[in-house]
Amino acid sequence: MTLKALIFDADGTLAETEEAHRQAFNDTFAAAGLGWHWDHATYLRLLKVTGGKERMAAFAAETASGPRPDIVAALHRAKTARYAEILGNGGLKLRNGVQRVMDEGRAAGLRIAVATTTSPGNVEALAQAIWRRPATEVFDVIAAGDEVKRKKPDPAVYLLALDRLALTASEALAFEDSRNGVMAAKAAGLRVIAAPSIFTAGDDLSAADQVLPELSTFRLP
Ligand code: XBP
Ligand code: MG
Repeated sequence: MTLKALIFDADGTLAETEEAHRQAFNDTFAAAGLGWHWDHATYLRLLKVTGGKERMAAFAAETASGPRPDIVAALHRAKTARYAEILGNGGLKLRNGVQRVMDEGRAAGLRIAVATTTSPGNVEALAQAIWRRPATEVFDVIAAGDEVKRKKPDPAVYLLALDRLALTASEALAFEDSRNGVMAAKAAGLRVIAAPSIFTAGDDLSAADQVLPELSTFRLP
């Protein structure tokens, strides 16, 4: 089947955004007076739970010092605002090879989509930080966050992206950085190229069709 679209994960795949997420969580916890901090090792472990709200709820369930489940939604709204602020401060760049793959895809007539666990607002913050343009001008389709009931490794967000592209899985190629992401894309029937990021360097990505250190060496089929 002819390739018609490229579907990118956002966090860790387009850019190394996870440290900004961690900082936004911690700034939010501090501002809320929770006396609570996710260090690098803790965040590495908590990343196995995809989605910020789900991550906070999982942590609340395992510790008495975590936020109560009923304040998770409000905390997450504050965290999302703080994340946009951090990205707006500048310094974010695409991972190596991403822009070239996007440009070559466009030149070959492919559509470019995003399938991510993070919110549509955070995709917008990323697009503004990188391209200074609205996300809808950069991507033909965006499937994000709570638009689906179950987050990665569930295939729902990839199936939503395919639905919006009006394509079958065999007509698209996914790009991921994490095990949860690879599992989601594979469960949706997609071919997946994986390039581990700072926070997923220890992930088992062997279910991907190809694993590369970064996309700079990737060539479109
Ligand atoms: C990334 C995530 C996200 C971010 C936080 O997963 O799990 O939850 O860490 O974003 P993936 P929100 O790259 O596999 O999509 O707080 O907006 O949920
Ligand atoms: Mg990711």
